[in-house]
Amino acid sequence: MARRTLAHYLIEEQRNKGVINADLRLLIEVVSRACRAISVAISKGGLGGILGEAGSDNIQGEAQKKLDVLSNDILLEANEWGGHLAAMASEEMDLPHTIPHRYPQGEYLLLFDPLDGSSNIDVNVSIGTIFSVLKCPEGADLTTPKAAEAAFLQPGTQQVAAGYAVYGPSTLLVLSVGDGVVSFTLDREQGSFVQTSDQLRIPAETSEFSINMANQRFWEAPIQRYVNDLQQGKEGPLGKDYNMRWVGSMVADVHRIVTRGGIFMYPMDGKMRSKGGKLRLMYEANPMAMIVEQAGGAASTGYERIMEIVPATIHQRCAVIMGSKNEVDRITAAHTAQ
Ligand code: P6P
Repeated sequence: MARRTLAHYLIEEQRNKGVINADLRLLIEVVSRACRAISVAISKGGLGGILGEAGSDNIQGEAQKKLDVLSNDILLEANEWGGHLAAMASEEMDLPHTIPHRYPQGEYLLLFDPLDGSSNIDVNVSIGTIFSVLKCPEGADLTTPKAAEAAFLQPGTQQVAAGYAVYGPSTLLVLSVGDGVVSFTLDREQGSFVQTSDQLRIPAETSEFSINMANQRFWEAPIQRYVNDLQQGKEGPLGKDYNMRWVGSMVADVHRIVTRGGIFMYPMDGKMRSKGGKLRLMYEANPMAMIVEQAGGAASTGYERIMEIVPATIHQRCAVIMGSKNEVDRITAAHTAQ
């Protein structure tokens, strides 16, 4: 396959297919350059003096790592001057970041988890950046960060683009602008992302599941039954043996599923119910759901399609079950049958 750079792919999506416009193309290119900068910072590891705690907590009440804060700052600084954005929201910021008056405002809203899986940073395990793009509603009140929050409260079906960077043995950017899912590998010598896959497709069937088994006693009955069936393997009702993978970094686990199939579950559990779940809807579940669905998979809470949830707050959480369609369908059937 003749290798295209990300810029070339985006130009073709804009010019030949009309799938995106110039501002959205600029937004995605700017985000990719920020991910490149984050990749450079991460790859320094202990040599960069940027591992460990930042000494502050985020709105989730989680201790921030220095790289969480640095990644967030890189994405803010990269995006605020370009004129393509109306505002940004991040896992690391209580309220949205509105565009300073000295810069022109654009028509898009960018949401991101700047560094997902950051508990893995200090042990050198793959982590990632997740981002989601919405259009800013006409007439939205962006006069203050608090007022701007309302503009973001759109269901995931409204996303015009979504993607993630995974900082692993290589740095990949996986992207959907609503025209399927393609992946790019960072060529560190050229400094650009080069396309290294055609359309990624998630097989409908799988023999690999991904869940944190330590939470088993907190799961609801349908997940208890389903995981028990998985563990019974060939002798059980599913009639085949399954393997398990749990990296503890959503980007790494979901990327494996986008690449070779599987079922990723962070279901509702008794421990997290009061918070609404573990994973965040707007900048983790929704962008990953767009990628998974665009690759032919499915993404559900067990009771409803993730991308149809109408958010009440930017940082709200939800249960996440996504991946190979036939397995997701099996799980949702178990939830609705109970
Ligand atoms: P647990 C990372 O902190 C994260 O938000 C996701 O990336 C990951 O899938 C999940 O939490 C891991 O949670 O409970 O297994 O540590």
